[in-house]
Amino acid sequence: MKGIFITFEGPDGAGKTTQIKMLGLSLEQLNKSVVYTREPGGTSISEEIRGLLLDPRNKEMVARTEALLYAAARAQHVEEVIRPAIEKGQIVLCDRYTDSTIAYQGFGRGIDIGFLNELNAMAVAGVVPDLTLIFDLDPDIGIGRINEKRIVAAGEEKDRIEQENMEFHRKVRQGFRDLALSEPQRCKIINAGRDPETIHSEVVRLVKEVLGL
Ligand code: T5A
Repeated sequence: MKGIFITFEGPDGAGKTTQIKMLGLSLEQLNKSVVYTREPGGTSISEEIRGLLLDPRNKEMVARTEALLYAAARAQHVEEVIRPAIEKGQIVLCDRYTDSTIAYQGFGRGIDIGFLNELNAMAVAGVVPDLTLIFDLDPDIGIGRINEKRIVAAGEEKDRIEQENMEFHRKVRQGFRDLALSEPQRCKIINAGRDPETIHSEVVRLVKEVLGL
């Protein structure tokens, strides 16, 4: 039996990780086999690439290097984790995927979207999400949440992307909104400004539809 592949997208601090955990618990209570993973990351090679991408000391990184590194991490992640899990019939919950490349490197950095679509296609080699949940949130609120999270984590520094200016984060948000409009069948937009339980109920409803439950 083929599994299901669900991706979680949205601007920084939109609450994706929180919702993935909540959804995973609900699915496990239904005796589903769930795989939790994230991008950039998910394999040891991809986690090393993540380190390079998010290290705030790598200020000289140019946009093309950034785009190629995200794609490289993705190619490895697809073959080592995502494709095998889908083939085993598992439910894969992935924190970010191809749409983040379009929103951040395309809308945010200004790299040609057509080129990024081709790069994504090469990286994923046919592994496309069955459902993409786009958590939409004003970046002022999202970055505010990140600032708070870092304070709680004893002054931990924000990563290289989180440190971008608000204009960048606004373009990223617009990118996700445009993506949701252009692929309404796959992408469902969720108002991420509400309390976690309310958002979770909507997530469960959308996921159950895809699972045919
Ligand atoms: N990127 C990634 C690219 O540029 N291109 C790409 O192709 C890819 C794949 C990854 C960075 O890389 C970029 C995007 C990112 O900038 P990351 O650390 O994985 O870095 O970043 P995020 O995925 O954005 O993770 P965050 O932790 O920053 O955000 P989340 O997961 O959306 O949010 P979450 O759940 O951790 O919540 C953040 C805080 O808000 C609270 C939580 O308790 C937490 O403190 N919170 C809420 N508060 C109020 N109401 C709610 N509903 C809340 N939900 C959570």
